[in-house]
Amino acid sequence: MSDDERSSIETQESQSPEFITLDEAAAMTNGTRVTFIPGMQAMYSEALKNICFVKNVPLIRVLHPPMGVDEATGKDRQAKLYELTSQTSLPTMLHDKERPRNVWIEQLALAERIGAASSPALIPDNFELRAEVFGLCAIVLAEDGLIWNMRILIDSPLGQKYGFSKEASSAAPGKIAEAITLIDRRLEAQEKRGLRYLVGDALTAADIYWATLSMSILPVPPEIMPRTRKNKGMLSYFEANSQIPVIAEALTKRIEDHQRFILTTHCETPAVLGGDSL
Ligand SMILES: N[C@@H](CCC(=O)N[C@@H](CS)C(=O)NCC(=O)O)C(=O)O
Repeated sequence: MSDDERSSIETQESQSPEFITLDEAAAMTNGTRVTFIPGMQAMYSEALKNICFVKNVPLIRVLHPPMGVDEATGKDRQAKLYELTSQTSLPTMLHDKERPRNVWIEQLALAERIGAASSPALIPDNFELRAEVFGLCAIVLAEDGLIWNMRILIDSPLGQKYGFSKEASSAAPGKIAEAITLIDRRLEAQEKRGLRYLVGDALTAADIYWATLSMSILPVPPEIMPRTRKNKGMLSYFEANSQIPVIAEALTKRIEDHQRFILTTHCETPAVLGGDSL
């Protein structure tokens, strides 16, 4: 096969990645299987994909079962997912015959363990640095963090699931801005020491999670996040978030430079989503 033929196949594969069903994934006893919605950068799935990309963990993509009832069978479409994991959010991560991992902190630990020996360590050995990494990750990913507050900006089924109330929703932009400013100050301090990363002198999980999840309040161009039929609405929502005055004010050039640097240097760009492109 010529180099041109090979690269054309690789391009096709990266544009239309294969997805298997959850039943197929559950029956497998080898490999790392992660659930996704084709064409959609569900933020935690996208972040885990980037973590696994850095760790050089090959992923088998699995269709995350949608909410609701299957019209043909009348059954809850997420019944199997619930049976396997006792929850329904995405992504769930299966590896070999191990128990499923459903929460980012466990998924990160697993990726760190099974990653290629030559890949960067995303969780520092040094405990002081580790405390900084997990502190920053929690501000982005844990309850009442960046994403949590981003979800309750509007009253929607997802907002309701994450505790939407008028009071919580009106406090959310201020909390998001506080998280952005905390990251900005840290980047500023790092910059003064000649460092480009959030913690210490090397890439950590905090950079990957922040850069990926901050796309929800600081949108990126199609060269980084392709537009698909499925993600159009989500991208407009992210755009609107970035224009909420207190958030817009907190977003500095430094934040943008770091986000773009991490995504284009360490993550797979353009992101490979599957689904139908626009
Ligand atoms: N349990 C996950 C939550 C991840 C999460 O919030 N996923 C979102 C999509 S990015 C989700 O599934 N939302 C729909 C739902 O919770 O039903 C974690 O903390 O890591």
